[in-house]
Order: sequence, then structure tokens, then C-alpha cells
Amino acid sequence: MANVQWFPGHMTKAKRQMEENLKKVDFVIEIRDARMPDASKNPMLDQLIQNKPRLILLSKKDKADKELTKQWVNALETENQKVLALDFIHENFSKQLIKASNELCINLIEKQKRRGMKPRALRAMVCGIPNVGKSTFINTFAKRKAAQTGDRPGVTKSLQWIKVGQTLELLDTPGVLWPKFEDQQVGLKLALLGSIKDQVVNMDDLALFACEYLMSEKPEIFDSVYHVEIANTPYETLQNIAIKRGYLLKGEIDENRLMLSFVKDIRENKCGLITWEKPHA
Ligand SMILES: Nc1nc2c(ncn2[C@@H]2O[C@H](COP(=O)(O)OP(=O)(O)O)[C@@H](O)[C@H]2O)c(=O)[nH]1
Ligand SMILES: [Mg+2]
Repeated sequence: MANVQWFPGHMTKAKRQMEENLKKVDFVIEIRDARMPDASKNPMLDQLIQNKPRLILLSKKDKADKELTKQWVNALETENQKVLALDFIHENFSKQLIKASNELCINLIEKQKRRGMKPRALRAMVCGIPNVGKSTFINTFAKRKAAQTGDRPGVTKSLQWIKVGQTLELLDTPGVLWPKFEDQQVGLKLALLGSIKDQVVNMDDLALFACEYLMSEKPEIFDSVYHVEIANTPYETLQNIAIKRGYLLKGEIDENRLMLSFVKDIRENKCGLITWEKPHA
């Protein structure tokens, strides 16, 4: 479906670059979208980062279902993996970030202390699929952007580190990974939340997918938001909305308008804060 966006050469190069950068860091910050923590992960990351500690940041928590976000945080936490749900735009999260990083790398810090060394700043690289918020996150800390060198022609771009407090440094370039496009549902979810371009997906597919999920997980919104009854199928439920809203064209239901406006409602959170996946029990 959406494979058109990715070129094998591009992927190979990105992967090689990431492998190089990974050698220079103590842990990895993986950003995923809190509204779909599974669909927004990269299938290759496990293999790429091996046993390095991992901090998963669930971004855009301001747009996600609060209860499900809690469940996801619990479900993803393991000994070698910490999880924080954050709002990169409205929240001041640097203290939380530093605390979690120190906890995650406690073994490394202890080892340096045992050797009589003064623990140095921990180093991390950020990675994730497009649109999860990597740049927003990094820019929060990169306040001296103008002072950075290396982007001028003829100057070799060296790694730049961005300080977060005294104990944490971030690599200024994120590792961009690709999602699990072979899975059709993943493509639909990413498109629904605007993470991949509309041109590569069909609006009807998006609207029907979203309607079906809401009919089973949030059936109350059809009454409270649209004042319609749920029908047997997503298609018929959407038709009820069209009739209620008067989306008509020459006496027939204007399906283009219907599908587009339903998807727009979802993207604008008119149907509430929705998370499109539940953690496995
Ligand atoms: N509401 C909300 N929007 C966010 C958050 N983080 C990022 N965004 C928005 O998501 C979009 C993609 O972010 P960007 O940093 O460019 O993602 P990148 O492709 O991973 O670098 C932008 O419009 C950001 O403003 C967040 O925590 N909450
Ligand atoms: Mg970016």
C-alpha cells in the first residue's frame, strides 16, 4: 500500500547510519505515538539495538485515551525498558526524562563509581518512525541551534550532542525508521492519524475502519456526538450520520463528503481522545 514512500537504498543507508550512531550511545530513546503504540513501532528496532537499555516515550499523550495510556505504560515496562507517556508540546518533562534515564542506566553509573570514576553524562539517541515527534522532542533541548556548526558546505558533519541538564546528552540527529507497512491495519492507523500522506490511502477505507473500531470500543459516541443509532454495519452507521447531517447531493448521500468529514472529525478529536490499540492481556 504505502511502500511507495520508501526506497530500499534509502532504508539501507538509514539503517547503516543508525548502527554507527548506536555504538556511541548508552541507551536508546524510542518514540512511539501514544494513540497507537504498536502500529507506530519499528519492526527492526529490537534487532538493531540488541541489549541496550531502552526508554520508550509515548508521545502526544494529550491526544490519547488516558486509561489506555496507563495500561500501555504498564504493559511495555520491563527490566531493561522504561516507559514515559508525555506531551512534548505543552509539558515540561526534562526532570522526568533525566530521572528515568538515570534509573535505566543504573548499572553503568554504578560501574563507573566502583572504578572510582566520576560518572559522565549518559548519551542517548532518539529514534522512531516519521511523525511521532522526534524533532519536536529534540528541539525542546536544542536551544542554541544557531551556534551549531557542521551544516556548511565543506565542513564535515560531526556528531553534535545536546545537553539535557548535567547528566544527559542527546544526539542531535534522530534515527528515522519505517513502520510495519506490510500490515494493512498499520497503514490504516497511521493514515487515520495523519502520519502518512492521504494520497496513498483511500478515504472510504479510513472512515470505515475508524467507524468499525468506534462501534465496538466507543459505541456511546454515535449518540453523544452524532445523535444517530448504530446500524448493523459501519457503512450503514455512516449513512445514518450522512442523513442526520444532510450530506446530500442531488437527493443521494454525498459519500465523498461523508467519509472525508468523518475522518476529519476523528483527526480533530471531535469524537474524544481515542487510542486505537489495546495492549495484549
Ligand atoms: N499534540 C501533540 N502534538 C505533538 C506532540 N509531539 C509532536 N507533535 C506534533 O506532531 C507533528 C510531528 O512532529 P515532528 O516532531 O515533526 O515528528 P518527527 O517526524 O518524528 O520529527 C508536529 O505537528 C508536532 O507539532 C505531542 O506530544 N502532542
Ligand atoms: Mg523530524
